[in-house]
Amino acid sequence: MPTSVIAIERQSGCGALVSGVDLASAGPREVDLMRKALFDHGVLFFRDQTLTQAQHIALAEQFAPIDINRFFPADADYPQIAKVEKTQEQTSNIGGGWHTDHSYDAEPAMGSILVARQLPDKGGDTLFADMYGAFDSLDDALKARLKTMRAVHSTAQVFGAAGAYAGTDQQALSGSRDLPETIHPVIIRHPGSGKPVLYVNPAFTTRFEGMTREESLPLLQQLFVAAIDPARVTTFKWKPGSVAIWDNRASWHFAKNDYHGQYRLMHRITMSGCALEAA
Ligand SMILES: O=C(O)CCC(=O)C(=O)O
Ligand SMILES: [Fe+2]
Repeated sequence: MPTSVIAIERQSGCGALVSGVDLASAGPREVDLMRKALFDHGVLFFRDQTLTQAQHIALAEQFAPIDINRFFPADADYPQIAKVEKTQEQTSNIGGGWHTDHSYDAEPAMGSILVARQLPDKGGDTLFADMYGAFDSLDDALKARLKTMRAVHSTAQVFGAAGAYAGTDQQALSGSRDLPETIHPVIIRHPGSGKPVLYVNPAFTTRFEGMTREESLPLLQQLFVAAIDPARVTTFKWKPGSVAIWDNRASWHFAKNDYHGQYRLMHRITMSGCALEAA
């Protein structure tokens, strides 16, 4: 039986476009190839897919066990699937600031598979930024210093009782469910590729270990600015049938909120990761 030719085409900025794979029927050969590409490029983009919810789950389980997000509403029939939804009436969206998912966990999720279910006529793009490139862009002295540092991550700024969603029409995501803080190295060795990656993000990283937030902010801001250099950012324009698979250790993402009055629904399955070691 002929096997399809899988093409992996690096996109400018961040990520790679994958063609020649039907995600609904992908098996171990395709998943191994995609996993390697995911670890190298940080995010993979797919077009013209036809994943049912059950196939979405089956695909994710081939990558890693599913990690159910504790804040997002789940699909009514499939608790493994989180709904990333903005209704016609809502003005706030989910993920509308630069972040990487689950860095507040001791074993942060490896990544997610996001499937477009209902899209606005225009707008609602997702931006992705390359954290390998962010690390590489720093000067040698700063790289050496950061490799000795660790940072504190917390849900409080986003999901906390006084966090970003509190008092908005995405209020259902927030509450007094702040989890204990977690500490990760600032520069991690990517568990899949072995390469050094910058692992702090504006949503969940609150400060450096041993420093106050005030003391931490100048350097954190410097890293955040480097991380979103337009040269290392890609804008993914969703179409019906589009899918993105991202690696939370190697990329950040940002869901644009520029489609008020229109409905947008994405299905997200999050895949488990592991504890992170310093590079
Ligand atoms: O809706 C999107 O494009 C992404 C939202 C997000 O941040 C996420 O699903 O983790
Ligand atoms: Fe996210």
